Amino acid sequence: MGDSQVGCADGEAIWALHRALEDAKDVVALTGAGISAESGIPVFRGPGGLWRTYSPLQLASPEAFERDPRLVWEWYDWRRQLSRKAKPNAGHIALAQLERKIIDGGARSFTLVSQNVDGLHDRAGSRNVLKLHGDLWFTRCTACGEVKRNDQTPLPELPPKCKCGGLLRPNVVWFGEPLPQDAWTQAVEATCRARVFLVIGTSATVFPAAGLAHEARQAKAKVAVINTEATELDSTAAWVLRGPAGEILPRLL
Ligand code: BV8
Ligand code: ZN
Repeated sequence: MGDSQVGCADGEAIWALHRALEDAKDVVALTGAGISAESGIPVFRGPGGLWRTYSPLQLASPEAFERDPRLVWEWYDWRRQLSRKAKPNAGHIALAQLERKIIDGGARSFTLVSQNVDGLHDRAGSRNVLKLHGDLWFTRCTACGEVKRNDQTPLPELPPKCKCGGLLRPNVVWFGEPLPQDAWTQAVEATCRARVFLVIGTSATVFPAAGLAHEARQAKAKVAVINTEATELDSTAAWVLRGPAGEILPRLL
């Protein structure tokens, strides 16, 4: 271990990170599927990550959609229904409160960068969520390109069609697809400014999103990893808080 403080979310590490968050001018939080786990939404990797017999890697790709749009939409429709029933948990809510606390403190910034597409950060009250991998609640037409909000759960027909007759796809980023330029640029800019960079509920295995944590460290930010399991960022993090985000994040406020 480097000089990380591995606290099983012990008071000392929590207190040190709380103080750092009080002092830092610019803060970034990068979240992954783990922050929605306590809301009942399965994570991508590990035991709960399967849907029927498929792993997300087999379904979250343009090739899978090309091959079987109906199957891919069945997966997304299932996730939309799950996300609709899910409620933001204490971890989502704590991040929204931390954003307000930092921004209302004046002349400081808090940027929430999420890999999640479930919409729970928005529902928790986070005001500026950079969605690196898109949003389940929007469709994009493969013919005319129209992007539209769609809250129907379940969807009345699978795969859904555009009024132009084109096939609709979920407006999310699949493997092999580029991230939305605007969100990515803002995420990189915020990361380069960050003095504290929180990495919450992500296995840090999907790039380029996971690369932000490395960028932050290079830019001399102090990185804090909040996760129920070990990640490859732990060895170079300033703090490693082992435990559920829903329990740890409220203690940082
Ligand atoms: C791209 C959206 C290029 C859809 C997803 C190097 C550089 C660039 C690219 C690559 C590269 N190496 C490889 C690549 C290709 C690829 C990639 O990274 N592959 C991986 C598998 C190696 N990357 C891409 O394809 C990206 N595109 O690079 O394009 C390009 C450029 C120009 C032009 C053309 C192309 C696109 C990647 C985006 C893929 N889309 N999702 C959808 O959601 O359906 S990725 C998917 O994984 C989700 O977004 C998810 O968020 C993300 C990361 O997973 P995690 O969130 O970390 O979830 P995971 O289950 O892994 O981990 C959960 C963690 O939570 C665990 O650590 C667990 O311990 C913890 N946890 C659990 N419970 C709790 C908890 N923690 C706290 N509290 C709890 N209660
Ligand atoms: Zn269309």
